[in-house]
Amino acid sequence: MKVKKAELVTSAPSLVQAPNLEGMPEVALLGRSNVGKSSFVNSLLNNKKLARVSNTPGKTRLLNFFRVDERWMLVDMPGYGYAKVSKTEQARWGKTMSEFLEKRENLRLAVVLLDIRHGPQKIDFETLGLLAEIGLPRLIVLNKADKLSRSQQIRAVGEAARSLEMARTDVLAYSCQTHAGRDEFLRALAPWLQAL
Ligand SMILES: Nc1nc2c(ncn2[C@@H]2O[C@H](COP(=O)(O)OP(=O)(O)OP(=O)(O)O)[C@@H](O)[C@H]2O)c(=O)[nH]1
Ligand SMILES: [Mg+2]
Repeated sequence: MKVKKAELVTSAPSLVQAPNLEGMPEVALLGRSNVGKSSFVNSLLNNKKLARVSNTPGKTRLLNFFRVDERWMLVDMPGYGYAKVSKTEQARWGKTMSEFLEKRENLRLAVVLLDIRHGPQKIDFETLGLLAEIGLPRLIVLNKADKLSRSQQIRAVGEAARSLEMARTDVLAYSCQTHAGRDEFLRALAPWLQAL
């Protein structure tokens, strides 16, 4: 699969303001703040300026909808688990996120990003549990793979698959810096983007 054209359609605070997709399959990006979701949008869609990236966690505040090749949508979401965000705000975001994941009709797949150096944290297990409950298929991206050697990457993939009780083929190492893992990820993604 190739990506030729990508554009930001709209940004929305929650499900009710989300755009009408008219049958386009949609993929949501989830993960802790600062794990690299917005960087992943730019790397995957081959455009450095599509999504806003920051060294400071909590950069993405809205659901950002990117239309790809007039065929599917990628949704960059605010990160979870950022300690400096108040408990009230974290709870509000948790509700918004779960409502979106539960009710968004065209949603085919959730891509959960983890930092390859840390593996899944408690809050990631909670998110993955919610996805399992909803019955939404999941792919795991172990991002920032450039921080580890190739052999450490392979070990991290195996360990994450084991602790999450997922198939090894559903856990992929990725680097938004070098774009390593991009072709493999696009191959894993393709089956989820069949027309509705
Ligand atoms: N070394 C390295 N740094 C990365 C990679 N991906 C992202 N980063 C860095 O991680 C930081 C956070 O990136 P973002 O893409 O803004 O993270 P985010 O998950 O969208 O964060 P929120 O919007 O706050 O949830 C930035 O400084 C990025 O440059 C990667 O693959 N390798
Ligand atoms: Mg972001």
